[in-house]
Amino acid sequence: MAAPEVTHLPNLPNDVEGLRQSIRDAVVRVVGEDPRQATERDWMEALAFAIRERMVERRLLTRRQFADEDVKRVYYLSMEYLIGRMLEANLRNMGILEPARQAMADLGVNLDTILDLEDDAALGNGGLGRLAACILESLATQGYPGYGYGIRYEFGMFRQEFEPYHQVEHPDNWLRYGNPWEFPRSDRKYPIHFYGHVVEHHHPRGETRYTWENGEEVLAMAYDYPTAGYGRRNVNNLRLWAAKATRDFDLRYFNEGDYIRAVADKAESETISMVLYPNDATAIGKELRLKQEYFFVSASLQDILDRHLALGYNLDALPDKVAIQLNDTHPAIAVAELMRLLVDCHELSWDRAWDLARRTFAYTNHTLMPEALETWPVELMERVLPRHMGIIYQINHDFLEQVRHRYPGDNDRLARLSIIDEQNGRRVRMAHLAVVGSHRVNGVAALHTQLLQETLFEDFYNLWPERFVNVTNGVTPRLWMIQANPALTELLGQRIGNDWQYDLDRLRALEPYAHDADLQKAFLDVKRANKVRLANLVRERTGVELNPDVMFDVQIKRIHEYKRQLLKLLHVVDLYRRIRAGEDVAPRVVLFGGKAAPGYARAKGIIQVINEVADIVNHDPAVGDRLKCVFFPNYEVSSASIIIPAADVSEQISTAGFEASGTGNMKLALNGALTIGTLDGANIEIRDAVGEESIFIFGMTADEVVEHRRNGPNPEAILAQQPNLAAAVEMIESGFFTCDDPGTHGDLGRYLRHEDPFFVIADYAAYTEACERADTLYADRTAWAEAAILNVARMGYFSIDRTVRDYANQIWDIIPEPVAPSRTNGAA
Ligand code: GLS
Repeated sequence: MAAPEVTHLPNLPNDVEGLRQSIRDAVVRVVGEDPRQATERDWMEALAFAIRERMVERRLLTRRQFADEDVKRVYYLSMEYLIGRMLEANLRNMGILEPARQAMADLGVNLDTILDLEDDAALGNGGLGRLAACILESLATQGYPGYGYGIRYEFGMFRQEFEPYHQVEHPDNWLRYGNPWEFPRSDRKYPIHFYGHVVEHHHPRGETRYTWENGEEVLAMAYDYPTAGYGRRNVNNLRLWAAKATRDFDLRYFNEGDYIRAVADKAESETISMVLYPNDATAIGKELRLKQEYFFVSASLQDILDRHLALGYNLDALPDKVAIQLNDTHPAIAVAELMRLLVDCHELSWDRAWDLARRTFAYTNHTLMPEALETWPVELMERVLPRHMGIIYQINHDFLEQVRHRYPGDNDRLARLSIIDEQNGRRVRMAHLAVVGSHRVNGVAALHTQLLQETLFEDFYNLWPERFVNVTNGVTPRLWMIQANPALTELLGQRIGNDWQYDLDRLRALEPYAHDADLQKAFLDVKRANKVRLANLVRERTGVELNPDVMFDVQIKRIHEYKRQLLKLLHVVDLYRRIRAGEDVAPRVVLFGGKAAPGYARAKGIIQVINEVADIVNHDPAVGDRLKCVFFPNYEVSSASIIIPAADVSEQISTAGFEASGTGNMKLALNGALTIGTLDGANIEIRDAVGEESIFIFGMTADEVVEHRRNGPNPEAILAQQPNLAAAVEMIESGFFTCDDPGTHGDLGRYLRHEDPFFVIADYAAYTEACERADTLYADRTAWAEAAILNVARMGYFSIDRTVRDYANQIWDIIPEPVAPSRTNGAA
């Protein structure tokens, strides 16, 4: 007998009473604890389960509506999602934060305490991964049919500790208590193939076909994370893949009595999704990394094609119904994998498949740094993914034919454009594969896109100018204002209402009040309260006392030479020396935060020297409150949301031409910090938005940096002319800050004096001059408040919602599909 059709979706109440009931039930039914004995963690879990039930309802509604409306979907393929904590974000976006707070209070539990128990989901390194998380949130908020795909790493970004000065990495076991947000989908598993060899099958009439035989197989299993939109019913999905062995035991070994070997093989195939590579803006040429990339790409494409066919579309409709965005080159192997699936598995002709693939893919480049450009040795690719190597050869052959046709006899150009780099031991250039296989390529800030066209992709730009577009990054105001800065959110609400939460351009309404004395006072009070909140956290984490009445000068980002934490540190040392010499300097707290890639010795050295300087400065009684220096340990999304609202000054001081965009610069300015910055990445657009007088720009431009490099930098000559700077460098290299081992920083001194590859020395004078401009303005509280308010009012452009609309209109060709309110399925 056929089962009756089940169409009803539950409709759980979102009021205090309904929530309280669900939470109490979940403690018993899901957590398995007596409410009388439940711990805070038990309550946290119960609350999370109560929310996720509600999220999944809306997820299913959303899915039904998308299917009914025949929508085009975008799939965002990213190796990284730096999500942070999910409980508060989900409560807020579901519109039940306040009822849940009350329901918890009724149950005798303080919601804020519970929120603090959650570990960050840190499945990313820095800006690139955080951008991906912001994009997913915005897709749902704006009602776009958009899905994320990635890897469910067992261990995310490492936890950073200082022992006592240098960085030590500890594993981030974020799943140790399980994870209430995920839905394991054991029915959604795809086989992923590695190694083996390719067999050609010649057909008398028609094309040669290929099969990929032998080798090894692992399964990719789906874990779904619903992603709720703010102020809407839409709930999208982030699908993360975990590697599972195809069999628990390899029976061959098992039957031979080698039980241990049988189990070890299982463990080995599951290492694919074990750990995130903790490198930012650098490529890692490790076989396991290539396997991770292919693993998640193959699973995602199989899943996308399955869904496409299950919805009743044919493969020719792929570009009309599906857009796939490649987040950097990490998923670029997708170009070859889609060709394999279409040609080998679905038996499409090569030309038809290529046309579909190219119209479906688009690629975002996130960096110009040569060391970040992924290339794989042909030999490695041939061994791990033999069929893909063949496909890449074919793609390259067809592509170079086109180039030859267009530029006959230009062999240098052919070599420059080729997907295979023949110069450096034959390597596959993944960026070239991505450009050739995409209909759009975008940079992430205006300057970055321009530099892409002029340098890295110059030849491609000449070939296909229409393929290149700019999409300037943005940040989600839900996390980076409403959640991180409730006090400013409330103040904004009182002054200009809450429309800006959905349309950040509306912050402009604040502009006419920028010199209103009452608003200025209220604004400065909010800032001070946020500084007190940060000072408490800093005391708890580091023992250092901060005075909330002095300037908080903040540099938070990955540790990298090009980001120039050393420039800020030299300034600290300079100020310290001058304070000791009896000079009067404007007081400030300097706060650093950020992680160094574990194998990046120079970056780790920078952390160490900052910690050493901080230790001496903070304990010198001659200094007092005039200077404090803190390295905030284990900087992550959740601590960023305490630090950012408390910053007065935002340090965005990368060597011009190196920071593709930056997004911390946007978060800080949105929260009313004034930027000290170079003309790099999105700083340029921020300057254009906030106005010259509300930002402190300094230093060489990207063109000047190139010029300076060409002329041969000469840091020693500059040092000879700048006694303050020379004294600061000397103080570091003399071992002043390293009492135990005075020789430690000789190398750093040599580096600055003789190499200075990122022009710290060359830009120092301009930098300190910019800091002094900031000091002068800061001393005038009225003028400062006005400039800070103007920063907030003029940051609307940097909303991730604008970024996502730009992608939707210029690249994906998708439209929003807000889920309609329905009487049967609850109020918003
Ligand atoms: C990065 C860039 O370095 C940042 O400037 C940029 O803001 C971010 C997002 O586009 O991408 N590229 C990268 O590899 N890591 C990044 O954070």
